[in-house]
Amino acid sequence: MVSDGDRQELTRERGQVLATRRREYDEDDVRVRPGKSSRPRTRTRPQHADAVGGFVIAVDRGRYTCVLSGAERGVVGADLPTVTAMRARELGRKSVVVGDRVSLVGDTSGAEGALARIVRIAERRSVLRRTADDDETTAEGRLERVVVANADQLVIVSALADPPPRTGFIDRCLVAAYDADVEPLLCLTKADLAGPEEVLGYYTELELPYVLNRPDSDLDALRALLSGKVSVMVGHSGVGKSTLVNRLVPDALRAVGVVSAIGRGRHTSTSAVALRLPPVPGVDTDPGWIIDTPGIRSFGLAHVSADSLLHGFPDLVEGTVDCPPNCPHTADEADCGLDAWVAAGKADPRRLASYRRLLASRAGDGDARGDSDQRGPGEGDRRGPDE
Ligand SMILES: Nc1nc2c(ncn2[C@@H]2O[C@H](COP(=O)(O)OP(=O)(O)OP(=O)(O)O)[C@@H](O)[C@H]2O)c(=O)[nH]1
Ligand SMILES: [Mg+2]
Repeated sequence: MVSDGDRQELTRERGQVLATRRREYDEDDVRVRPGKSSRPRTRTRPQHADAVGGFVIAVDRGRYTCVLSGAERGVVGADLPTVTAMRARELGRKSVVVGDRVSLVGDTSGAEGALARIVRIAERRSVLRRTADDDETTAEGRLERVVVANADQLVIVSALADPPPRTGFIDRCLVAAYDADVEPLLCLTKADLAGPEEVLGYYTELELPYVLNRPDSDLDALRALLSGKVSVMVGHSGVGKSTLVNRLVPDALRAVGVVSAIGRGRHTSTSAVALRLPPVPGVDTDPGWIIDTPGIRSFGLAHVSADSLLHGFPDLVEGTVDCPPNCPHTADEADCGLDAWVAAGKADPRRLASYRRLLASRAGDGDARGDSDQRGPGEGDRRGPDE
């Protein structure tokens, strides 16, 4: 027999469990599949058998610009026929982001003023997320943003000067890439202003693929690396993402900023846009997509578990085999194997320092904003100039 008191207790407990769950998961984690016979389909819940496939290339105030599946074939540059769509109510709270593959119904003609409806979002191959802030103790700190869906490659764009490279930021991007199962590619721009030796030296043990770019450099190597993939560019404001996209994609017409105006809260690009890459001559495969994104100040990683952080540092992973069980790998853990690993020259000590700074920022006892660094050295930046 369950007394009323017990029942209330149970209900309260269940309420608490639900409340906890609601905080830990977002709507994308929930898969609700109604039982076979529980809800017969009626005319008010059509199956949308006539839906057509689309790829979301831009999102702007509740309007989604989509390219119909197949429409992109044979079309070069930014001049793709597009369909504007809104979300159907049945999607619930599930967000639609650039890179999503969706099912569309309604007016998919793409004619002026035509509006289609997104009724389904296909399962995502990858989800690149960042947290607004690393501070897990505030609501804003836990706010997670999906950068893009279905990316195959994360192009980490860093200028070699103006603004200076920040390896702390690049390290964070690498963690996000490995966590999301997206291939990283380091793209160093403004090679006409400074040499890449210092940045490349820092990543020697990583065998990180990279390309160097100057205003006049030929883009063949980059084109070959982008071919057949959905690649998303991330980087600080002013590093030259849109400049590069304009060179890669004829007619892209992405606005390009002036660096002196950047860093005062001004970002030239304001939303993510996917652009179709032109075919590589002599290569028959799908040319792929490049996604230009607005500059970001930091790449918050509060959503990445402490264990997964280490995967962003493959040069350190092997150094943890001699660690005691449940070693936190922090500097105050005397037996952590990473100190000996670095002392033996197996990895760069700056990489270990960077990893430990990330651990500390997650634990809340470091600089919670991590590498939110449009600040130059001397402007209150507690860290070295290369973060
Ligand atoms: N010297 C030099 N300047 C460059 C290079 N690439 C871009 N720039 C300049 O850098 C400035 C910023 O370029 P953008 O392409 O707007 O930078 P962004 O990364 O798109 O910036 P946001 O949209 O704000 O994130 C522009 O003045 C470009 O002309 C380069 O390789 N060398
Ligand atoms: Mg831009």
